[in-house]
Amino acid sequence: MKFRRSRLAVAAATAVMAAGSLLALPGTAGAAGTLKSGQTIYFIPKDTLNPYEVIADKGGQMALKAIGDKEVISSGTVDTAAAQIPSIQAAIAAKASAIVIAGNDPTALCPSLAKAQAAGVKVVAFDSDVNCPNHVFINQANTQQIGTSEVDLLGAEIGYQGQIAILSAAATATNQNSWIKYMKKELGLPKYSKMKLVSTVYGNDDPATSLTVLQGLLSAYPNLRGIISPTTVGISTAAQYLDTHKSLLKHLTLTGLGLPSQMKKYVLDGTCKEFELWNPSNLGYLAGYAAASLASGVITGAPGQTFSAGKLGGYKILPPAAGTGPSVVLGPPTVFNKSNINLPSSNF
Ligand code: RAM
Repeated sequence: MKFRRSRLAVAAATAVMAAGSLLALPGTAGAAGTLKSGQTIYFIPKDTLNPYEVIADKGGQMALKAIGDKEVISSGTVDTAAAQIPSIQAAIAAKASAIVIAGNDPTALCPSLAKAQAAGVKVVAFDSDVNCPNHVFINQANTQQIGTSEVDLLGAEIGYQGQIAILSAAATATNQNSWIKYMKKELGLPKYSKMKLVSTVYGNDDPATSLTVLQGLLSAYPNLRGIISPTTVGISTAAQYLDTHKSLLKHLTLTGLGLPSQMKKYVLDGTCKEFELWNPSNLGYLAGYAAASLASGVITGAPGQTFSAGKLGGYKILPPAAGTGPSVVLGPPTVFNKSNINLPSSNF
């Protein structure tokens, strides 16, 4: 975790460390020496076009290259389970050792993943979990923390008052839906009694669809005070639109989860004051090590087991929590704003 930490991130770090996923131990070589080389591991992102997923897959490639394994990236171009199933079948046909998948749907992928497991393929979910048995989920950050902190950021910016909306990804995306669940919970606190969630719209992680639903939102709710977009595609589309419709910024505030590389321009010109993310490359890298460790028999995926994730150090598998099965948490999210968006550590 090489981020410069905001106060929020430090608080999150404390929570995550308390949860015990990242091992704060020196000498994290662990069982790295026993990882098998020459394995083929399929990375199946939500889609192959989303720049966030592309960075995560490259992180996976870095890990597998270091281990001596091979990464195959395969998915569709739309965020549906149906578009991912052929890639699971391809992994089985190729006798892959493991699949690392970002689930476009919590349950629709389970029959195909079960077939893969029956054929001896280990399953890791990353970014967006699947509610299927016998897999490990590599979570980007504490699920609850991501949801509640988005609401906290927006609330502070709009004086805890007014109509707000969510511009999400696919309606079936496990990660966005889990975060939204915690956003709603947070909004139930007395502090937010004057903030009203009026709508949640789904842009399917497609820029054109995101723009269409954004425009629909703006015309349906002319007094909208805030938008949370917990997806890089949604927030960057909204930022681009607001940048060319600056009068909207008189009453509208945008925040969410985005790539600093895409959001930099909008932070520097004041279109978006702050947003959050973690390092997606490190997420893919950690998932790569987890998959190789499972496929090498170094871990079985049971809570409490530990493994080495190369340059990131040692990680522990956490017990089921917040709607996931056994999981590993990468680390706390970082809040990006004018103070850190230009730093080399924000270069992704
Ligand atoms: C999007 C994807 C991904 C999410 C990031 C923040 O690009 O939907 O799943 O984790 O945003």
